[in-house]
Amino acid sequence: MMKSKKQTIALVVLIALSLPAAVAQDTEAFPFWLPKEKPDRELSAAMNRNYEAYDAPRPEDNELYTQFRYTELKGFDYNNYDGTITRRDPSKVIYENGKYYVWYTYRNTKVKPVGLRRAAEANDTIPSSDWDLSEIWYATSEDGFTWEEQGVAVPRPPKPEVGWRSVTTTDILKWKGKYYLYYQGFMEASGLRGDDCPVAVSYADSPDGPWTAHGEIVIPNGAPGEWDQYSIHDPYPIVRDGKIYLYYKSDADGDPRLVRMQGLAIAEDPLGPFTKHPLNPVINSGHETTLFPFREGVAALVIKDGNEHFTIQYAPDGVNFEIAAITELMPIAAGPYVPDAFTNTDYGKGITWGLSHLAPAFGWDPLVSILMRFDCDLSLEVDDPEMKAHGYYHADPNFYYQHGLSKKQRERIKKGQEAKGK
Ligand code: AAL
Repeated sequence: MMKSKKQTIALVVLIALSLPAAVAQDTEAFPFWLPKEKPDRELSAAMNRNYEAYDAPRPEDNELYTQFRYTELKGFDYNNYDGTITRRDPSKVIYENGKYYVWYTYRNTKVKPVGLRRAAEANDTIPSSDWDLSEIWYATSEDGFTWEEQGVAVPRPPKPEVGWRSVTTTDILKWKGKYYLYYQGFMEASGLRGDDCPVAVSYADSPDGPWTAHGEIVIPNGAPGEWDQYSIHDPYPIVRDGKIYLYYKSDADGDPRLVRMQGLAIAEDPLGPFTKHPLNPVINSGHETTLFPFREGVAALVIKDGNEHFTIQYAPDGVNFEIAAITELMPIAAGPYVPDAFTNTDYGKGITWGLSHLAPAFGWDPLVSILMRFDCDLSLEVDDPEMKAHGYYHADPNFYYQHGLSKKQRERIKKGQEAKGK
């Protein structure tokens, strides 16, 4: 309902008149103007939380709240997306030699994957999962939008070395002038029992390599019966407290629905030994790992799985994470550009962009994943009000209809209606 010019002026005058009173708002009910600080009055659990759990009572002022914007990348060919070439699970982006570097899982197979459920059909040329029979490749960029693929960084080692079946899901660490790539090292086709693998590492004096495989497992699977007994995924190192804090994901429970949680392993040397934190898991939700130093602590993007999916979390000690913001359309398997990831900073500045993936990109057959760029404002050095908006507007009903009812769900509804004699 359009307000008349007169009505608008009246409202502005009213607000202006009541403004001074607003500051010193001694109202019976909760005041109209949202107090920036926690008001000295009895508050509901929700209002208490609004002042206790978040950086600010409004998401616009919450440094750990953001929306995400996406850009298609230039420079990568996917063979008409026929499933023979895939790029996924990008590492953090680093800036060296005047350009940006990123590493990722690269599969180039004669045929498309058969899928996890048909892993028994996989062989030396037929991949099971989208990340089976893969290598770690890298690309560089001047601007983070157009990338030049440079080729292989870590190839599959000969059998029976760790990773002979597939080397995937890598992340980069810079430590004392040397570079380290941590990655999942598969010794069997993913899907045979589960997505089982430990973590291995390769090192180099330059981001352009050559990379030397350490050839040993650095983050082993947990003991039988432990939460991370089968899979150590998405190794993600940052430097904190003069040590390497490596976060990782594991797939637990499996009734058969898997629960994804994240753990922490700490080392004083990139080649280990890594000690798993006694409080693991330290994040009870999420999927791929994405973290960055923030203020005196560590912030985490927690996507997709678990009670706390699609939250941004913060731990002042890098261990005890609490929800700091709730958002949507978060980047999947985000590899952010984190300028202070390896500087041993005691006051992290945050992030504004990175690469992520969509896996699979165009439905489940053929299985092909693509890389994309995301931008956001989770930085203490940027103030982008557009990124602090909330509630995406999906201006296409098909955005919703593509998430339609399954046949089984329709049958359940129909049965329910028949039971009501409708
Ligand atoms: C990803 C990551 C790991 C899993 C698979 C490939 O999203 O969590 O890398 O193994 O899926």
